[in-house]
Amino acid sequence: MHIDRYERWWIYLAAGLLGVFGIALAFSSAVLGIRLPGIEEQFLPTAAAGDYDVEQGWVRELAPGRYEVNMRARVWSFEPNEIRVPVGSTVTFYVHSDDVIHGMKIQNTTVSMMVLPGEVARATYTFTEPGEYLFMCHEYCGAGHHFMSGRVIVEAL
Ligand SMILES: [Cu+2]
Repeated sequence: MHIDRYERWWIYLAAGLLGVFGIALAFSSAVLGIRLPGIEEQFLPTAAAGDYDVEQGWVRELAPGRYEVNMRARVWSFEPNEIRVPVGSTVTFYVHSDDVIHGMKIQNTTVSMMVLPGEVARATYTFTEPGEYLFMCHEYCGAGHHFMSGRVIVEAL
């Protein structure tokens, strides 16, 4: 089959670019440890793999530097809406909704979850920099949606 010279160059160029993008993707994921924001797991309460509580929100220290947050999302607040942990802490968030679909995104982290009623969303993040991390609902959930926020305060040691 005859392939025109210019067409062949474009085929080589396109294949080469695909290779470059593939290498960049593998490098950023394997070497730099870059992850896309998102959710680790979403499960039904009946098949719960983690510890959570539908009745109230809480923060609990499992071990030094290791925390677990049980978070309730509902119109239009998060409970708890202020979480204090020391810098370097690894925090696992279990978030569930009492009513409608909510979102939970923590600024400047990889935590960004859809919170569906009847399910529990889980995400873990290690806070290596002290400061205030705003979190908010990113799924429109009604008239007070824009009030639905909170903060993780990462305290310097
Ligand atoms: Cu909302």
